[in-house]
Amino acid sequence: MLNRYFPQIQNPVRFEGNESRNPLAFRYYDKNQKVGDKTMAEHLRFSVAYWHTMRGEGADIFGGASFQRDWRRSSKPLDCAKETAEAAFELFQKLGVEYYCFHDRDIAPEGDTFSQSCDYLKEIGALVKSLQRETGVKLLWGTANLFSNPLFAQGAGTSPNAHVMAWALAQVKNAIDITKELGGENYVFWGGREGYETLLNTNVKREQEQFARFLRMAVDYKKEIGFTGQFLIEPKPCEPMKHQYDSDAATTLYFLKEHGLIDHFKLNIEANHATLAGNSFEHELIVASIAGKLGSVDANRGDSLLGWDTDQFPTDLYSVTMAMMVILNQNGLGTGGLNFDAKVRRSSIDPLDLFYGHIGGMDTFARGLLVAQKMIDDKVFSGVIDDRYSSYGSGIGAQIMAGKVTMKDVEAWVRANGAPTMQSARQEMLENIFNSYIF
Ligand code: XUL
Ligand code: CO
Repeated sequence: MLNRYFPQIQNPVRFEGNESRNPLAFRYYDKNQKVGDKTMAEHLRFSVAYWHTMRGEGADIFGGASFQRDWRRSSKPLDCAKETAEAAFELFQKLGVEYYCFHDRDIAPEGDTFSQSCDYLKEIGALVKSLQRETGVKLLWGTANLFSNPLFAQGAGTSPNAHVMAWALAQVKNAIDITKELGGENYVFWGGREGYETLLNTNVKREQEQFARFLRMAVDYKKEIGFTGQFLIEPKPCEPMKHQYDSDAATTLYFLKEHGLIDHFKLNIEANHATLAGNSFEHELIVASIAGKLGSVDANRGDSLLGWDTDQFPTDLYSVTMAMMVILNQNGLGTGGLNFDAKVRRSSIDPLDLFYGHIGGMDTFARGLLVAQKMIDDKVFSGVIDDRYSSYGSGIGAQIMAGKVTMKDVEAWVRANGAPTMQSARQEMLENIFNSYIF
């Protein structure tokens, strides 16, 4: 086992059960435990986000780095990237996660020229590939960072400058190449700066067409090279741009349909992006799921008192259980997973905090999985929901939905049948039942 950067953790984090008071043990996540017909690991497919966990420095808009990581000490960018990769796989192994995700610029530095950046990515990609082989940890998804470089200040695929769009396309090509090379099971597009600030300088229609073209070219390239991973789009309403073109699940699905791209993409739903859009996490999940498009999840949480993307580790059992119900009801995430797009707070400066953050997130999802599976097995809500719509099973309800009656027919029926008998929706009782499973 790799053992250099996290000497405080000598063995992989173990499952010790609910009675354990060891803060470095799992109390619920027992990867081989069967839940329904799959193990916990198969259900949850946990992934570490390279950018926050390995590259995060604790900076905020009022101050620079607060973390000093042993793997970021070298002044030579390539050495630093190599040490970071080794530290990353040590952490993955010790945590017992099976997947990780990265942006191209997380694993390899940006060079002085485009070509140099590509060379760096290839070189570090080879190292990462050998670390994957050594540890068995796999790539859930790769993506391109199309937001840090100042070139992208006015967008990447939606830039008003065609040279910038070309640059972004070329960068994505390389990011897809490395994702394929590393056996990535998905490739993610998050809009980054694909959005706008003001109509005074923006042709929204044109930028949306550019974005569609950009995605279409990626789809064509995927086919050309035989990359079989799933393409995913990650909706987010704002930040960095005021208006992002892929602002939430429904908007993104509409955009994909409108531009003939719907068959080539699924969605990667992030909890904090959902709340930024004024939706609950489970709302975004169900919108994607009923369209057959829930592909993967960025598992984190926001803070209801703060209006930005705080990317905290998920610890809210209520919300996570709701999420797991949606995921179980669609029979899992397929090639997707639960990626902790989450960062420890600026004040959590000890590398051990990275373990506490992930352990908490993994345990919350494991517990949420157990509770959700039990509620599904007991048919607590499905029975109530089926009953609630039972008036459509026969009579006028069935006739309306089957298109067998006209408005005139319905009018005659209403005149003959009088007023409906109403039934309680029983929300409070159901919330109590939900809580009784959680407690
Ligand atoms: C930004 C965000 C990204 C994507 C990948 O809010 O969530 O890190 O997950 O580009
Ligand atoms: Co994300």
